[in-house]
Amino acid sequence: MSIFSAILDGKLAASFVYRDETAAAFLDISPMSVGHTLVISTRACVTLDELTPDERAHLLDVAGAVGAAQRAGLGSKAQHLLVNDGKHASQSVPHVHIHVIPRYGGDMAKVVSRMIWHVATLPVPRPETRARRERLDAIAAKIAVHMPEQVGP
Ligand code: DGP
Repeated sequence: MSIFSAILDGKLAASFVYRDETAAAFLDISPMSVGHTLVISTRACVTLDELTPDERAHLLDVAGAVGAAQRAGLGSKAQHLLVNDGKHASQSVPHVHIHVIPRYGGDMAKVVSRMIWHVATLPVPRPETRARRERLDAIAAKIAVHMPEQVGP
């Protein structure tokens, strides 16, 4: 069972911005920029090709809605959508996920240095602390309020 399945089952805490039958979105514990969100499949699959076409399309729709909600709630201007699709493509959690990484304009140096720091410290466990969770919950609330109740038809 992956960490993300444990989060979906409520065994590990996460700061959710959205959830439906097929997809869920919560903040990355090790963000590359403020509001960095992960959109994951609710079905435990490792790579995109294990999803059905409908599931893949829905994940992309949710990622699009998250990007729009980040812009509305956090004032970001654009976002990276990133998929590390398999272990040899730097996937550290073996459960399908799309990173939605907000960009704020004029933040190139900051984001590039955070990306390097992010990759270098991925193996370092992030202990769950109250302060960190409260910070992530506050950011998640600003995104969640701009998410539709249900993405898609
Ligand atoms: P990737 O390298 O594409 O597999 O990214 C996995 C991401 O998952 C990475 O950015 C850090 C994040 N992550 C790892 N463990 C946890 C966790 O327990 N909670 C949350 N919210 N994110 C996690």
